Amino acid sequence: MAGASDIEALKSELLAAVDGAGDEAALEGLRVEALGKKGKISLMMRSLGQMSPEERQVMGPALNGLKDTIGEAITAKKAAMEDAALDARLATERADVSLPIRPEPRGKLHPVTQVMEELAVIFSDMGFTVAEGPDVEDDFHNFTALNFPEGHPARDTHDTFFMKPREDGSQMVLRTHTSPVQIRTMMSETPPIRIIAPGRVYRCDWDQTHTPMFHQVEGLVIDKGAHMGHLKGVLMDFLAAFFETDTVEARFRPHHFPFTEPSAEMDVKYSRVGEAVKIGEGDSWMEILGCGMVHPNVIKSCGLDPDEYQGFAWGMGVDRLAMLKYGAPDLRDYFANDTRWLAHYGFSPLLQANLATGLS
Ligand code: 2NL
Repeated sequence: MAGASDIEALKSELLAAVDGAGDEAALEGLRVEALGKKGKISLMMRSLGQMSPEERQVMGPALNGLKDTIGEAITAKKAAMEDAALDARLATERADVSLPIRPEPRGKLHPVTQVMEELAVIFSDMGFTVAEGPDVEDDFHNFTALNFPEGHPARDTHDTFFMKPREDGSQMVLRTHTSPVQIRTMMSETPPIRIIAPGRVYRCDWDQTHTPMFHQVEGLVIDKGAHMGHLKGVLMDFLAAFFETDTVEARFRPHHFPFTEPSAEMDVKYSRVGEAVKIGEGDSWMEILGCGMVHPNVIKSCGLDPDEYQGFAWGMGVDRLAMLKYGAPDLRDYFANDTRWLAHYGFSPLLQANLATGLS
């Protein structure tokens, strides 16, 4: 018959075994061996029935104590094993979040994308918003509303890409400028309006300096009392910010566009520095953009009263701006999808343009 000394011996034996268990399976084996239906402690408990009441009074609590002690030891050991397993896993999965990302980023922003970001930053700072519209336009938004009369030769100078005629005989076009975006804004919003409209435009023309798709940004201000002085101020400030210079010397030459009156081309002084140019100093003039006061017919076409509202607008080539600032000389390279060219002329997507730390 089991006595108190047997219980002590079994307790030491089982505690040592629990302590030495190598894994959770071994621990579960020990639990069955000690506390299972046919386990050592259960068997000893079964012998309580054959004991005298005095013996039972001592052995009963002792065996219950043994059962609790071993049960608790197994639970504690199991928790310790789980903690150790978690610690080991955390150690192997440790990540230093202060390290630069791996693999090293290799994608670059196209210079045209970079310039568009810079334009958005500069003009937002002046209170403009960025407007967008469809690439496929109708004749009204691309031509008629812009004061191109039906059948007027100016429509031909745009080398328009026409879509297949529709049932009703009308024909959509690939927009030849981003002006239709401004027409849409004037028709859907009430002045004052201050927007820039950057985007793709299309003309059927392909040689060393022309691609059938290129990028344009136009700007538009519509307000009571807007005048050429405001136009000049906006454009001078823009050129100084974009070319990161304090000295912009410019002249306005009279010109003609159907959609502005008066119209002008703006020239800036420049000098050559290798592939790029330095704007604001030098002794040659370069044409940089076209501009003017919005023609009263255009204001009328958009449902506004030209006696109440005036406006000015301008347009320029984004690809050309990128070329002037960043120097990639051949326009065709811009659309060749050559990753070596992009690796050289591209920009880090992690260094977004902003006025505080610099545009580029
Ligand atoms: C150029 C000239 C220009 C505009 C674009 C414009 C838009 C509206 C009304 C009036 Cl909705 N004008 N845009 C005005 C003057 C010039 O672009 O040589 N672009 C490359």
